[in-house]
Amino acid sequence: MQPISLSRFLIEQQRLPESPCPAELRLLIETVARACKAISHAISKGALGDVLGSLKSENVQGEVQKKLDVIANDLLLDANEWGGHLAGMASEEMETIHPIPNRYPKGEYLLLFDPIDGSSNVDVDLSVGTIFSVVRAPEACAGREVVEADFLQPGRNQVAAGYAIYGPQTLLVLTIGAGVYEFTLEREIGSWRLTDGPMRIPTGTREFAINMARRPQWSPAVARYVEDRLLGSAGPCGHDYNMRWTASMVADVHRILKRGGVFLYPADHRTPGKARLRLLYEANPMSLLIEQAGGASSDGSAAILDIDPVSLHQRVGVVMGDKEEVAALHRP
Ligand code: FDP
Repeated sequence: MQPISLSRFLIEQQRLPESPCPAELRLLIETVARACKAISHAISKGALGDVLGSLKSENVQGEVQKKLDVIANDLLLDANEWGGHLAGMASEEMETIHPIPNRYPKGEYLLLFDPIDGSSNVDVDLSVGTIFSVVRAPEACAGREVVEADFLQPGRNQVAAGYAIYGPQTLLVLTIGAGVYEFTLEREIGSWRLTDGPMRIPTGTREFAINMARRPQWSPAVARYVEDRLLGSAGPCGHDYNMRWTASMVADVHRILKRGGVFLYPADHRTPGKARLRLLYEANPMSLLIEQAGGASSDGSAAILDIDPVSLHQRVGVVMGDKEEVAALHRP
Protein backbone atom coordinates (compact mmCIF):
# COMPACT_ATOMS: atom_id res chain seq x y z
CA MET A 1 0.00 0.00 0.00
CA GLN A 2 1.19 3.56 -0.77
CA PRO A 3 2.35 5.58 2.27
CA ILE A 4 -0.26 8.20 3.16
CA SER A 5 -0.05 11.69 1.69
CA LEU A 6 0.73 14.89 3.62
CA SER A 7 -2.88 16.05 3.04
CA ARG A 8 -4.32 12.89 4.55
CA PHE A 9 -1.87 13.02 7.46
CA LEU A 10 -2.89 16.60 8.26
CA ILE A 11 -6.62 15.94 7.87
CA GLU A 12 -6.33 12.99 10.26
CA GLN A 13 -4.50 15.28 12.72
CA GLN A 14 -7.25 17.87 12.28
CA ARG A 15 -9.91 15.30 13.23
CA LEU A 16 -8.23 14.38 16.52
CA PRO A 17 -9.95 15.59 19.70
CA GLU A 18 -8.12 18.76 20.87
CA SER A 19 -6.40 18.77 17.50
CA PRO A 20 -2.98 20.44 17.22
CA CYS A 21 -3.91 21.23 13.61
CA PRO A 22 -6.97 23.40 12.96
CA ALA A 23 -8.05 23.67 9.30
CA GLU A 24 -6.38 27.06 8.79
CA LEU A 25 -3.03 25.72 9.97
CA ARG A 26 -3.41 22.66 7.78
CA LEU A 27 -4.01 24.83 4.72
CA LEU A 28 -1.03 27.01 5.62
CA ILE A 29 1.30 24.00 5.96
CA GLU A 30 0.05 22.60 2.65
CA THR A 31 0.76 25.94 0.98
CA VAL A 32 4.31 26.05 2.38
CA ALA A 33 4.82 22.45 1.23
CA ARG A 34 3.60 23.40 -2.26
CA ALA A 35 6.08 26.27 -2.42
CA CYS A 36 8.86 23.87 -1.37
CA LYS A 37 7.97 21.65 -4.34
CA ALA A 38 8.44 24.64 -6.64
CA ILE A 39 11.78 25.46 -4.94
CA SER A 40 12.89 21.84 -5.35
CA HIS A 41 12.02 22.03 -9.04
CA ALA A 42 13.98 25.27 -9.50
CA ILE A 43 17.04 23.87 -7.69
CA SER A 44 17.03 20.67 -9.71
CA LYS A 45 17.32 22.63 -12.98
CA GLY A 46 20.70 24.01 -11.89
CA ALA A 47 22.75 25.62 -14.65
CA LEU A 48 20.09 24.67 -17.24
CA GLY A 49 17.59 26.90 -15.44
CA ASP A 50 20.14 29.71 -14.90
CA VAL A 51 19.51 29.54 -11.16
CA LEU A 52 23.09 29.09 -9.91
CA GLY A 53 25.55 31.77 -8.80
CA SER A 54 25.29 35.03 -6.92
CA LEU A 55 23.57 38.35 -7.49
CA LYS A 56 25.20 41.72 -6.89
CA SER A 57 22.82 42.40 -3.98
CA GLU A 58 23.38 41.74 -0.27
CA ASN A 59 20.72 40.75 2.25
CA VAL A 60 20.15 42.47 5.59
CA GLN A 61 22.88 40.32 7.15
CA GLY A 62 25.43 41.75 4.69
CA GLU A 63 25.68 38.39 2.88
CA VAL A 64 25.87 38.27 -0.92
CA GLN A 65 22.56 36.85 -2.14
CA LYS A 66 22.50 33.77 -4.33
CA LYS A 67 20.04 33.78 -7.22
CA LEU A 68 18.23 30.91 -5.52
CA ASP A 69 17.89 32.86 -2.25
CA VAL A 70 15.79 35.41 -4.11
CA ILE A 71 13.90 32.89 -6.27
CA ALA A 72 12.94 30.80 -3.23
CA ASN A 73 12.00 33.88 -1.20
CA ASP A 74 9.66 35.05 -4.00
CA LEU A 75 8.12 31.58 -4.38
CA LEU A 76 7.30 31.46 -0.66
CA LEU A 77 5.89 35.01 -0.64
CA ASP A 78 3.75 34.45 -3.75
CA ALA A 79 2.38 31.11 -2.53
CA ASN A 80 1.45 32.34 0.94
CA GLU A 81 0.22 35.89 0.34
CA TRP A 82 -3.32 35.32 -0.87
CA GLY A 83 -4.59 32.24 1.00
CA GLY A 84 -6.11 34.10 3.95
CA HIS A 85 -4.21 32.13 6.63
CA LEU A 86 -1.54 34.69 7.43
CA ALA A 87 -1.27 38.15 8.91
CA GLY A 88 2.36 38.53 7.84
CA MET A 89 5.66 36.94 6.91
CA ALA A 90 9.34 37.48 7.72
CA SER A 91 12.39 36.05 6.01
CA GLU A 92 16.16 35.95 6.25
CA GLU A 93 16.21 37.64 2.86
CA MET A 94 14.02 40.65 3.79
CA GLU A 95 15.11 43.45 6.07
CA THR A 96 11.63 44.15 7.40
CA ILE A 97 8.46 42.12 7.83
CA HIS A 98 6.01 41.54 4.98
CA PRO A 99 2.43 42.26 6.17
CA ILE A 100 -0.26 40.62 4.02
CA PRO A 101 -1.38 43.30 1.53
CA ASN A 102 -4.82 44.79 2.15
CA ARG A 103 -6.18 43.37 -1.13
CA TYR A 104 -6.10 39.87 0.46
CA PRO A 105 -7.95 38.47 3.47
CA LYS A 106 -5.83 38.22 6.62
CA GLY A 107 -5.46 35.22 8.87
CA GLU A 108 -4.32 34.49 12.39
CA TYR A 109 -0.80 33.15 11.76
CA LEU A 110 2.68 34.55 11.15
CA LEU A 111 5.13 32.67 8.94
CA LEU A 112 8.92 33.04 9.28
CA PHE A 113 11.39 31.36 6.95
CA ASP A 114 14.91 30.95 5.67
CA PRO A 115 14.17 30.29 1.99
CA ILE A 116 17.52 28.62 1.21
CA ASP A 117 19.58 27.49 4.17
CA GLY A 118 23.17 26.43 3.46
CA SER A 119 23.08 28.34 0.19
CA SER A 120 26.88 28.14 -0.28
CA ASN A 121 26.21 24.49 -1.16
CA VAL A 122 23.91 25.17 -4.10
CA ASP A 123 26.64 25.82 -6.66
CA VAL A 124 28.50 22.61 -5.74
CA ASP A 125 25.40 20.40 -5.85
CA LEU A 126 25.19 19.56 -2.15
CA SER A 127 22.09 19.53 0.03
CA VAL A 128 20.36 22.78 0.94
CA GLY A 129 16.99 23.36 2.58
CA THR A 130 14.11 25.68 3.44
CA ILE A 131 13.36 26.22 7.14
CA PHE A 132 10.01 27.57 8.38
CA SER A 133 8.31 28.48 11.64
CA VAL A 134 4.67 29.33 12.37
CA VAL A 135 3.37 31.30 15.36
CA ARG A 136 -0.03 32.84 16.10
CA ALA A 137 -0.30 36.57 15.59
CA PRO A 138 -0.90 38.17 19.02
CA GLU A 139 -4.56 38.94 19.71
CA ALA A 140 -3.61 42.58 20.14
CA CYS A 141 -2.92 42.89 16.41
CA ALA A 142 -6.52 42.04 15.38
CA GLY A 143 -7.84 44.91 13.25
CA ARG A 144 -4.45 46.53 12.60
CA GLU A 145 -1.45 45.74 10.41
CA VAL A 146 1.18 43.48 11.98
CA VAL A 147 4.41 45.06 13.18
CA GLU A 148 7.84 43.57 13.84
CA ALA A 149 7.15 43.25 17.58
CA ASP A 150 4.35 40.76 16.80
CA PHE A 151 6.96 38.35 15.41
CA LEU A 152 9.23 38.55 18.47
CA GLN A 153 7.86 35.50 20.27
CA PRO A 154 9.78 32.76 22.09
CA GLY A 155 10.18 29.49 20.20
CA ARG A 156 7.83 27.72 22.64
CA ASN A 157 4.99 29.67 20.98
CA GLN A 158 5.52 27.91 17.64
CA VAL A 159 2.47 25.95 16.48
CA ALA A 160 4.34 24.35 13.58
CA ALA A 161 7.91 24.17 12.34
CA GLY A 162 9.75 22.25 9.71
CA TYR A 163 12.17 22.13 6.84
CA ALA A 164 12.39 20.86 3.30
CA ILE A 165 15.71 19.31 2.34
CA TYR A 166 16.73 19.26 -1.30
CA GLY A 167 19.19 16.38 -1.47
CA PRO A 168 19.30 13.00 -3.21
CA GLN A 169 15.62 12.94 -2.24
CA THR A 170 13.45 15.97 -1.52
CA LEU A 171 11.99 15.59 1.97
CA LEU A 172 9.68 17.61 4.19
CA VAL A 173 10.22 17.20 7.94
CA LEU A 174 7.42 18.64 10.02
CA THR A 175 6.15 19.08 13.56
CA ILE A 176 2.84 20.52 14.66
CA GLY A 177 3.91 20.07 18.27
CA ALA A 178 2.99 16.39 18.45
CA GLY A 179 5.97 14.44 17.11
CA VAL A 180 8.17 14.82 14.05
CA TYR A 181 7.22 13.32 10.69
CA GLU A 182 9.10 12.98 7.42
CA PHE A 183 7.49 13.08 3.98
CA THR A 184 9.27 12.21 0.73
CA LEU A 185 8.35 14.01 -2.48
CA GLU A 186 7.07 11.59 -5.11
CA ARG A 187 8.09 13.69 -8.07
CA GLU A 188 6.06 11.97 -10.80
CA ILE A 189 2.75 12.91 -9.18
CA GLY A 190 3.96 15.83 -7.04
CA SER A 191 2.79 14.26 -3.79
CA TRP A 192 4.43 14.27 -0.35
CA ARG A 193 4.29 10.76 1.18
CA LEU A 194 4.80 9.88 4.82
CA THR A 195 8.08 7.93 5.06
CA ASP A 196 9.14 8.23 8.71
CA GLY A 197 7.72 9.16 12.08
CA PRO A 198 7.22 9.77 14.82
CA MET A 199 10.99 10.30 14.56
CA ARG A 200 13.25 9.82 17.60
CA ILE A 201 16.89 10.87 17.68
CA PRO A 202 18.98 7.70 18.11
CA THR A 203 20.96 8.01 21.34
CA GLY A 204 24.62 7.24 21.98
CA THR A 205 25.85 8.11 18.47
CA ARG A 206 29.44 9.33 18.74
CA GLU A 207 29.35 12.03 16.12
CA PHE A 208 29.59 15.79 16.33
CA ALA A 209 29.22 18.51 13.69
CA ILE A 210 31.14 21.77 14.06
CA ASN A 211 33.16 24.11 11.85
CA MET A 212 36.65 23.52 13.31
CA ALA A 213 37.99 26.63 11.58
CA ARG A 214 36.01 28.77 14.05
CA ARG A 215 38.16 27.52 16.97
CA PRO A 216 39.27 31.04 18.01
CA GLN A 217 35.60 31.94 18.63
CA TRP A 218 34.87 29.09 21.03
CA SER A 219 34.30 29.57 24.73
CA PRO A 220 36.48 27.46 27.08
CA ALA A 221 33.48 25.12 27.61
CA VAL A 222 33.04 24.46 23.88
CA ALA A 223 36.79 24.04 23.36
CA ARG A 224 36.97 21.50 26.19
CA TYR A 225 33.92 19.62 24.87
CA VAL A 226 35.48 19.26 21.39
CA GLU A 227 39.00 18.52 22.65
CA ASP A 228 37.68 15.72 24.92
CA ARG A 229 36.06 14.12 21.88
CA LEU A 230 39.11 14.52 19.67
CA LEU A 231 41.13 12.58 22.28
CA GLY A 232 38.83 9.63 21.52
CA SER A 233 39.28 6.40 23.48
CA ALA A 234 42.42 7.79 25.16
CA GLY A 235 40.48 10.78 26.60
CA PRO A 236 37.79 11.29 29.26
CA CYS A 237 34.96 10.13 26.93
CA GLY A 238 36.57 6.70 26.63
CA HIS A 239 35.61 6.18 22.99
CA ASP A 240 36.30 7.54 19.53
CA TYR A 241 34.09 10.13 17.87
CA ASN A 242 33.42 11.00 14.22
CA MET A 243 33.16 14.55 12.92
CA ARG A 244 30.85 15.73 10.12
CA TRP A 245 30.29 19.24 8.70
CA THR A 246 28.02 19.91 5.74
CA ALA A 247 27.89 23.73 6.04
CA SER A 248 24.12 23.37 5.66
CA MET A 249 22.28 23.36 8.98
CA VAL A 250 19.32 21.54 7.44
CA ALA A 251 21.54 18.69 6.22
CA ASP A 252 23.47 18.47 9.50
CA VAL A 253 20.30 18.50 11.62
CA HIS A 254 18.58 16.00 9.34
CA ARG A 255 21.51 13.61 9.80
CA ILE A 256 21.13 13.99 13.57
CA LEU A 257 17.39 13.28 13.45
CA LYS A 258 18.05 10.11 11.45
CA ARG A 259 21.36 8.93 12.91
CA GLY A 260 22.00 10.79 16.19
CA GLY A 261 24.86 13.00 17.35
CA VAL A 262 25.12 16.71 18.02
CA PHE A 263 25.36 19.95 15.98
CA LEU A 264 27.22 23.00 17.29
CA TYR A 265 27.47 26.53 15.95
CA PRO A 266 28.51 28.36 19.13
CA ALA A 267 28.37 32.12 19.56
CA ASP A 268 31.64 34.04 19.38
CA HIS A 269 32.52 34.26 23.07
CA ARG A 270 34.78 37.28 22.41
CA THR A 271 31.92 39.55 21.24
CA PRO A 272 28.53 39.56 23.03
CA GLY A 273 25.66 38.83 20.62
CA LYS A 274 27.94 37.72 17.76
CA ALA A 275 26.83 34.36 16.39
CA ARG A 276 26.14 32.79 13.00
CA LEU A 277 22.63 31.37 13.13
CA ARG A 278 19.44 33.35 13.30
CA LEU A 279 17.07 32.73 16.20
CA LEU A 280 13.62 33.19 14.74
CA TYR A 281 13.77 31.33 11.43
CA GLU A 282 16.70 28.92 11.94
CA ALA A 283 17.40 28.05 15.59
CA ASN A 284 13.78 28.15 16.86
CA PRO A 285 12.17 25.87 14.26
CA MET A 286 15.11 23.43 14.38
CA SER A 287 14.98 23.44 18.20
CA LEU A 288 11.27 22.56 18.21
CA LEU A 289 11.92 19.65 15.82
CA ILE A 290 14.87 18.43 17.90
CA GLU A 291 12.93 18.63 21.21
CA GLN A 292 9.92 16.92 19.64
CA ALA A 293 12.23 14.09 18.54
CA GLY A 294 13.52 13.60 22.09
CA GLY A 295 16.65 15.76 21.85
CA ALA A 296 17.76 19.03 23.44
CA SER A 297 18.70 22.43 22.11
CA SER A 298 20.64 25.13 23.91
CA ASP A 299 22.43 28.42 23.32
CA GLY A 300 25.24 27.06 25.51
CA SER A 301 23.55 27.85 28.82
CA ALA A 302 19.74 27.65 28.44
CA ALA A 303 17.05 26.20 26.14
CA ILE A 304 16.80 28.12 22.86
CA LEU A 305 13.01 27.80 22.86
CA ASP A 306 12.83 29.91 26.05
CA ILE A 307 14.70 32.91 24.65
CA ASP A 308 12.67 36.13 24.43
CA PRO A 309 13.67 37.63 21.08
CA VAL A 310 14.54 41.30 20.86
CA SER A 311 14.94 41.71 17.10
CA LEU A 312 13.85 40.03 13.88
CA HIS A 313 17.30 38.97 12.66
CA GLN A 314 18.79 38.26 16.09
CA ARG A 315 21.57 35.66 16.12
CA VAL A 316 22.21 32.96 18.66
CA GLY A 317 24.76 30.27 19.54
CA VAL A 318 23.40 26.76 18.96
CA VAL A 319 24.08 23.30 20.39
CA MET A 320 21.43 20.73 19.49
CA GLY A 321 20.90 17.00 19.19
CA ASP A 322 21.37 14.06 21.54
CA LYS A 323 20.29 15.15 25.05
CA GLU A 324 23.33 13.56 26.69
CA GLU A 325 25.76 15.42 24.45
CA VAL A 326 24.05 18.77 25.06
CA ALA A 327 24.14 18.06 28.81
CA ALA A 328 27.86 17.18 28.57
CA LEU A 329 28.55 20.63 27.17
CA HIS A 330 26.71 22.24 30.08
CA ARG A 331 28.63 20.26 32.74
CA PRO A 332 31.12 22.45 34.63
P1 FDP B 1 24.27 29.64 4.97
O1 FDP B 1 24.81 30.92 5.56
O2 FDP B 1 25.08 29.14 3.79
O3 FDP B 1 22.80 29.70 4.69
O4 FDP B 1 22.36 29.69 7.78
C1 FDP B 1 23.66 29.70 8.11
C2 FDP B 1 24.45 28.57 7.47
O5 FDP B 1 24.44 28.49 6.09
C3 FDP B 1 24.05 27.18 8.03
O6 FDP B 1 23.13 26.50 7.23
C4 FDP B 1 25.37 26.45 8.08
O7 FDP B 1 25.41 25.48 9.10
C5 FDP B 1 26.35 27.57 8.34
O8 FDP B 1 25.76 28.78 7.90
C6 FDP B 1 27.64 27.34 7.61
O9 FDP B 1 28.61 28.11 8.18
P2 FDP B 1 30.17 28.04 7.81
O10 FDP B 1 30.33 28.87 6.58
O11 FDP B 1 30.85 28.60 9.01
O12 FDP B 1 30.52 26.61 7.56
